[in-house]
Amino acid sequence: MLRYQTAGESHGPQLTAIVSGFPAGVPVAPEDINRDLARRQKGYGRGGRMNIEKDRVQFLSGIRFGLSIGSPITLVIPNLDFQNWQDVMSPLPASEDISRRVTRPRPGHADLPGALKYGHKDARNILERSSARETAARVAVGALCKTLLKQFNIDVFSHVIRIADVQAKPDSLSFDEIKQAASVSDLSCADVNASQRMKKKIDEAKAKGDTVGGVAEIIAMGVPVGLGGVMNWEERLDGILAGAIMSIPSVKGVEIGIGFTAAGIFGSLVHDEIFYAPTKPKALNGHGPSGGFYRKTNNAGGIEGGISNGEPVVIHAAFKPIPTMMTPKRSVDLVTKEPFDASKERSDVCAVPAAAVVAEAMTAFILAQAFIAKFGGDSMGEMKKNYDSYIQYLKRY
Ligand code: EPS
Repeated sequence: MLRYQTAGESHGPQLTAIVSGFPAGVPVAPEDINRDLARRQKGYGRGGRMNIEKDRVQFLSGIRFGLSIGSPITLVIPNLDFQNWQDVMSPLPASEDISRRVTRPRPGHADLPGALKYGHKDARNILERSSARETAARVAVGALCKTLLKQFNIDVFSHVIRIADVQAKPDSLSFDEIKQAASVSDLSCADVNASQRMKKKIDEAKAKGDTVGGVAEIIAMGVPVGLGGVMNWEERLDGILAGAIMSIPSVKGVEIGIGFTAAGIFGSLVHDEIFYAPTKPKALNGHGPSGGFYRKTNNAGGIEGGISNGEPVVIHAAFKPIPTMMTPKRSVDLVTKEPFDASKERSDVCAVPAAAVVAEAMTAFILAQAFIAKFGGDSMGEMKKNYDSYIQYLKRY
C-alpha cells in the first residue's frame, strides 16, 4: 500500500514527508520534484511569504543514484522563514515569550475548533500545522508519484477555471493546448481573456483588504480502465479522490465529471454512450487503455461505478476565499472572552493557482496508490510485466 505522512510547522525549520510502499527502480531526480514545488509557489495574488521561500527538495532516504530502492523515501523542504521565527518556534522548555501567544482566533481558520479540541490557549499551536504551508510537502509527494505514473504514460495536470465569479471558457482547446496555455499563465488559466478579468478581481479584493477563492480542474490522461473498485465502498476511486481533494486546506467542494450539473438535467443528457474500435481513433490519443471501448463524451469524468473507465479522469475542486484577511471579522479572544475584530497583515489574496497544483498532487498520489494496488508495487520491472500482460488481456478481450 502506497502511503505518506507529512510533518512540520509553517514557521518551523522544515517540512518532511515520508513515503512508503513506493516501488524500487523508478527514476527520480530532484528536478522532477522542484518543478512542481516552484509551480506551487507562483500565482497572481500570492503574499509576502513567497518572496522568502525558495522551495527545493532534499532526498534523505529511499533513493540511490537516481533510482528508488523500495525503502521509505524521505523528502525534506527547508523553511527559509524559520530564521525569523526561531524564538517563537523553539522546541526547548521555559523559553516562551507569553506576550507572543495567539489568542485571537480567525473566523474560517482551524484556530478556534483546533484550540478547543487540543486544549490550547495559544492558537499558534494549531495554525502552524493547519497553515497551507504543509501543502508544499504534499506537492513533493505528488511529484514523486508522477515519476511512477509517467512510466505508464499517465499525465496529471491542472488549470484554474474560475476566480470568484469570473469563469474561464477554454472549451475549444484540446487537453494538450490547455496544459500549454496554463503553464505560461501566472494564474494557471488557459483562457487569456478570462485571466485578465480574474486579475482585476484579485486586484479589487487586494485593494479592499479582502480575499477570493475559485475553482481548479484536475485532469489525468492515460489512466487505464480498472483502477478503484465497485465491490466495497472504500475501494471506489471517485470516493477516494474526493476525500483526498477535500483534505486540502480551503477546499469546500469536489465534483467528478459534470457532477452538480448532472443533478439538474435529464439522464439521457448525462450518460456517456459506449463505442468500440479495435484500434482507437487517433483523436482519442491520451485516453487510457480500455480494450477498444471508448466514449465520445466524458460527463462521468472517467469513472463509472467507482472504477476508472479509460477516459480522462476529470475533477473540479472549489476553494473558498482564504480566511486570513485584512478586512476585520468579528471574533472572541480565547483567554479574555472579549470580542474583537480579527484581521492580519501578511497573507495571500488568492491562492487558487497554488491550490490547483496541490489538488493535482493529491490526484497523482491517489492514482499511483490505485495503480500499485492493481499492478503490484515491489519493483518497476514487476509492475511493467503485470501492466503489459493486462494490456494484452484487454486487447484480446
Ligand atoms: C498561510 C499564511 C501565509 C501563507 C501560507 C499559508 O503564511 P505566513 O503566515 O507565513 O504569512 O503564505 O502559505 C505558505 C507559506 C505556503 O507555502 O503556501 C496560512 O495561514 O494558511
